[in-house]
Amino acid sequence: MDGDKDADYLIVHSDGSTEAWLNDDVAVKASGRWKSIGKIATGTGIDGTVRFADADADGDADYVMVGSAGTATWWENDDVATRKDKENGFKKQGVYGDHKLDAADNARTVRFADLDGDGDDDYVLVGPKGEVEAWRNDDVAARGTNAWIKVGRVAEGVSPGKNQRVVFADFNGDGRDDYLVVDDANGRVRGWRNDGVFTKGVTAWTNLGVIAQGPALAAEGEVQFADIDGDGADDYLVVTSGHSAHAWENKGTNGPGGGGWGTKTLIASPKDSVTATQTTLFADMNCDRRAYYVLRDSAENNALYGWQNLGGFDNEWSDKRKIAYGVAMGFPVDVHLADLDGDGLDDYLVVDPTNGATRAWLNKGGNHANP
Ligand SMILES: [Ca+2]
Ligand SMILES: [Ca+2]
Ligand SMILES: [Ca+2]
Ligand SMILES: [Ca+2]
Repeated sequence: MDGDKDADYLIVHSDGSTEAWLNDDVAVKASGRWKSIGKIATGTGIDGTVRFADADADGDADYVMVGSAGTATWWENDDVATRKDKENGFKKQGVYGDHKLDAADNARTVRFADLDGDGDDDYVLVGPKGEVEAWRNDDVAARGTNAWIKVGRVAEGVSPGKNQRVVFADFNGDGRDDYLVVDDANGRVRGWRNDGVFTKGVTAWTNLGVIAQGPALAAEGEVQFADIDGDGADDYLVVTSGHSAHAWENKGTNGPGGGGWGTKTLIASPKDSVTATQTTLFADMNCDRRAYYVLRDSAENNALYGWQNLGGFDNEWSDKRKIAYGVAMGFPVDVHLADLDGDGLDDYLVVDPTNGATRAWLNKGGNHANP
């Protein structure tokens, strides 16, 4: 309730009204106690189930009413724990999502991308229309969750179609991640260049149109973007179901007289079989700007295995190394490799997909154990 990251005690009555006791260090101090703050919500008159979840990712729990028809209506937690008129501490925001209609259409997903080009990854929420809310990373690794500075709406969204998804990658190599929409049916990508959206707002996207037509291979795999040769511009990859990866080098496609995309190159093909619980991703684990080939294993607490990229597009990789042991969260999580402290090494981030809460382990050179 108060955003101090411990769980408070709530009694929710059948009419949705709620009383709360704040957790005042109950588990960690002998003097800890439950502090009653009385009634914090009067009930909504909506027939449904009350949930508390951090709907806007600002660290405190918001009041969410999931109606019997599947519609979720939410009230923002407006300092309910500290204000005098606690019964007014939840501000009605309207419909959050209608999960019975189409969960995928309403889901908001957490991404990490460097939208201001200062080297660290910022916190990005992508909504169902591709709209983007962002929080600037103002040294979160050192200062904690207070160092996410809310920027607000930075993209209105382009209403991606059913098979399309929003991806952030640096297409033109200027350090700022750009807004790309990938069509999973054919690998076609549309791009909007980030010309400084944190300072100039939603109009600072320049529409580049179709930036990749999509190769035939894209239908058999997943399109990803990663910098394979370390020149700062993200390259176009297709990872097939067998976990081999083909790449097309980004040769300054966007600049005047740019070189377009390079020819199709097989850059990785696993010698061992890959299990169904493993997924392939690319991230810079050692600060040489070239992306590692990384296997994440969800059956092994999301442990990571990595191969260092020794030769850009030449399909030369180090031996297999265990680069993260994984963490047992006890619930399904999303794992992101992103640079939280801006030191050039991608860090290990675990996101609770239900509320966007994120835990991070900084990459201090990584475990490089033999598997
Ligand atoms: Ca940044
Ligand atoms: Ca860029
Ligand atoms: Ca590159
Ligand atoms: Ca880092």
